[in-house]
Amino acid sequence: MSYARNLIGGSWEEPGPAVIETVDPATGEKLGKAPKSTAADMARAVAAAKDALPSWSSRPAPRRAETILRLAQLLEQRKETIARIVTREMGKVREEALGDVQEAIDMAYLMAGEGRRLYGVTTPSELPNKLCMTLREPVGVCGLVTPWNFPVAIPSWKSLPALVAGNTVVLKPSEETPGCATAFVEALVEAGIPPGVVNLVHGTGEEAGAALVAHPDVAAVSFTGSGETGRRIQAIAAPMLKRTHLELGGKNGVVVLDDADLDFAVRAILWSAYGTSGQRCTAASRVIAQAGIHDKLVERLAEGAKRLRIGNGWTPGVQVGPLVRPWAVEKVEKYVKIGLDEGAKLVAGGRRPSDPSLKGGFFYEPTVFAGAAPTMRIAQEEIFGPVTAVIRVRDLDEAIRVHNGTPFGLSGAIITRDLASAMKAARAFQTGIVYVHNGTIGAEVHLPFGGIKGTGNGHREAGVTGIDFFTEVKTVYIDYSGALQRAQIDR
Ligand code: UN1
Repeated sequence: MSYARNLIGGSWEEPGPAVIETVDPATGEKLGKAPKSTAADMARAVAAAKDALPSWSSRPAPRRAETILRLAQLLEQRKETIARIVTREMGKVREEALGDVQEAIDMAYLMAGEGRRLYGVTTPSELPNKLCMTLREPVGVCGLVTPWNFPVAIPSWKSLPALVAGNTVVLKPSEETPGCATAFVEALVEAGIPPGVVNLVHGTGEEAGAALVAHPDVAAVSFTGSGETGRRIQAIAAPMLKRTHLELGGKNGVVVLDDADLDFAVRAILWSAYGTSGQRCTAASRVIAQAGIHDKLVERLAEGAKRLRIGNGWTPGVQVGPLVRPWAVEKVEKYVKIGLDEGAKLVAGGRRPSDPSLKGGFFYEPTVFAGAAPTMRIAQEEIFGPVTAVIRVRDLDEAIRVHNGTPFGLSGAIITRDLASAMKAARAFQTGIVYVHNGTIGAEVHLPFGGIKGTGNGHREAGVTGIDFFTEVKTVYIDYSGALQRAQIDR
């Protein structure tokens, strides 16, 4: 039996002749095969999801939520096993792989509870003997296209709110992490999700993903990934007036003011720049340091980055795992060269590690650039690797201007002891998420996640707000006066 299979209409399907092969990024060794599905496979999955819609959506939400509660319990039991697959497929270190599964468990508990809420509003009418309220209806078949960097958490962020709200789904996970998605969907099946309600179709974005987005029976598409793909999805969906949720990365900055606790700032930045080897939409790829603390901070960051232990993510004590694939390392190398050509100063990293025991893996040293100008490409473009660029600023106002001066707007952070400066930044940052006295990562599932500007198209996922994307709001007026009451006229 293959470790990655499609699930269509309740049946597991082994890969056919066309497959995608996965590799362990820590060693470069082959892991296994996943189906390289076609548009026809996708059409079968969408048809199954469409067939399953009437009975799933008419099941009361508290009953739908019972399945999600069982999923939470199963994921808890399997946390370590699934985390092992996460590290194998995409390289993140053990602690973070466990965190990835924990994020799905958290989301499952949150959505299990949401089954008994799914609140609308009730509000007075302008007329007597009349009641006004809103109800939530499912949108229909939802297409979910998910990335490899949170290969269990993000499928849960998208599928569980969709399911509790009564939708059926087709999940097209990243081709780098098909085993993680399979393990997640296996748990959903064992939790009792009925056939066709959740379908899993592996494959490439160009073939399987594009077929899902373009399918006329798919009412909504939720996507996390690159800006380029997000824009293509939006363009395909627009003429069909299809609802899209896009989560497209960031260029997140940590502002460090002169009065900050230096030791703390260094720890927070190292964690948010090099956690997951910088492969998070929320990674701190810019440090915006006030002049008085700047030199000490650069020195300490460079020291700290050099001390981080690189290696196989499952080895105890390793802090920085490999990048996902050779193309990811090449992209980082390209940006390091761009940074040097632009005149930034490399103070740590900037190369693949020389340690022979890491040969074969897709490793890159944690890298710090100093002397970056806000307009440099390394300070503007998403690198999605272990690279951060330090920019010197005079004061808080300049820090805020620099912070906001990129095309993205996902996460921003400020480290200071001064409450007024922190509050000013929290209000002024053009981001969907702000951290005070922390780095740029660490979102919790019960709060909205998402960004503004080039990061997305205005929706939020996770939290109770995440339900909004997956529901149509229906306004219901109940007039029990027995008379014809005309709004705006009969006053
Ligand atoms: C992402 O990088 O796409 O806040 C998600 C965080 C994680 C989620 C990141 N909880 O960094």
